[in-house]
Amino acid sequence: MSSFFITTPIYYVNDKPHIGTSYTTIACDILARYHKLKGEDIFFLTGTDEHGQKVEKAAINESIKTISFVDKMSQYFKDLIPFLGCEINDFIRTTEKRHITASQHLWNKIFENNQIYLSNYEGWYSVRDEAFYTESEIIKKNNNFFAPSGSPVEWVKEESYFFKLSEWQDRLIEYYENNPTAISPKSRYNEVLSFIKGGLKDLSISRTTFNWGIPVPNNAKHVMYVWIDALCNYLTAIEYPDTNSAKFKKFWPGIHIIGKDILRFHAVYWPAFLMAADLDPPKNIFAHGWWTNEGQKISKSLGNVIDPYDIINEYGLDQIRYFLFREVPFGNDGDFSKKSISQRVNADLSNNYGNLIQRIFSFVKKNCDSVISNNFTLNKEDEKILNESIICYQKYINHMDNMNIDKALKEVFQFLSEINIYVDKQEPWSLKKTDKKRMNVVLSVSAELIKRSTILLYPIIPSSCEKVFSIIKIDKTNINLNDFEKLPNQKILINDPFPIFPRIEIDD
Ligand code: ME8
Repeated sequence: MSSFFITTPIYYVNDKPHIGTSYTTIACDILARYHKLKGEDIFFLTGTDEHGQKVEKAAINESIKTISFVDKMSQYFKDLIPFLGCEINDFIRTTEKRHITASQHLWNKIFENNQIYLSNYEGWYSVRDEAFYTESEIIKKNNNFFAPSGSPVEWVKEESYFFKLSEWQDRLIEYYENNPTAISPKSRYNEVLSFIKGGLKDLSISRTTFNWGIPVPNNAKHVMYVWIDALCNYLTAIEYPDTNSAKFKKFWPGIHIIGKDILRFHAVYWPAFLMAADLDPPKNIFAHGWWTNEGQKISKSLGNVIDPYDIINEYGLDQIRYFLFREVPFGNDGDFSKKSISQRVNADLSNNYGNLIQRIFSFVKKNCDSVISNNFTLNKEDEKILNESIICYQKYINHMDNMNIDKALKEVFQFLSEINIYVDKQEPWSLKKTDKKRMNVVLSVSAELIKRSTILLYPIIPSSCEKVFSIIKIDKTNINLNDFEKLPNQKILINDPFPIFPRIEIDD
């Protein structure tokens, strides 16, 4: 059985989860569910990043012991997962013992390979980004200094261990030139490659001016730089340092889904750390775009942070999942606006998909004693539309395999429009009076097409699809994308249909 290991970034616990972090988690859930439907063995990992100065400062601001603070904040992220409709396999916290063991082992391995040395760091550091910046990257405004991300920076001077990143420049270039699909989308691949070609400097990987972190082995004066600790989570969860464990062998290397803000850490530092520890780099890194809210950057200070609980309670879980992945090509930036959500939901979910379900199954209930005969004595029109479902399926698979979730959804919704046109043309309501046998064939084909579309939509809007499956009595545990073309050979006594996607009233 082939395996699929997918990870979200582990989120900082300095603040509560918001729509941005929820977006990445849902993206991973969609891809994990899709690969599960293909019959693959899935490992979907998320968790929280709990060390470093930023988190420590947030705890100090609340006057709580740091460990109590991170316990509380991490729980918010954990509790949110089922609310987002996500099914994970593991939730990792960087303060767990298993992770401390794994991180120290990784450090030792890189150290033994002579890739770490002790020196002094003097330069710019941004606590908000938990990142070091070179002089040339710094922007000066009114005598204050900022990183290119807009975060304030401070000058730090301390003893520090360094990773010999400069020695990995050629190896990284060679690796990416030989693996052009290792970073997606292509524009991000190009960005990383040109950054590496621009020259890599050794990286400071320990701090001494605070102690909320994992102690460096054999020198407890230092704590590890939060990013080396954080990135290691992907290994900890699959039982590193036991590289002979069944889990590690099955799942490494994995696929990391991240936002574009943390591409450099994942696509430059992480593969170099891994290679320096004699491990394979990740299979793929996908950096998605950035959401704004009604055209504005989402930030606490602007007071426009979108709470996932509020927005899902207002519009519905699958409505939001659908909107996030249909509205904007996965990889591009997107704008979150209430008007666009309403328009999307009404046009696609209510009018197209929902209406088709409602009219077919209500008709079956009213006119056929709730029985779909599953008579497939097909004419040319039926064959044509069934054939189109297979073309839609093939395009969908191609898009989902390449993580083009928006394109996959577009195909399915175009096909749903085709099904609606087929039903309008076949007029089962007229056939009721003239040719009941033919009417039953049209209803059988329509129900089968609804089933097929629903299977394709299942990874994206699972709870609504389960409602459709419950009407046509499909056991969700038996669904496999490989059986897509199989026609049912028995009658179905359906359950009563009910509206699945109510229309949203739009205020002018
Ligand atoms: O960076 N639009 O954690 P973090 C889209 N702990 N995605 C967004 C977003 C937005 N407006 N805001 C946040 C960290 N995200 C580190 C990661 S991994 C080893 C360590 C998402 O809490 C996006 O995935 O700052 C981004 O990369 C991530 O949240 C940053 O989360």
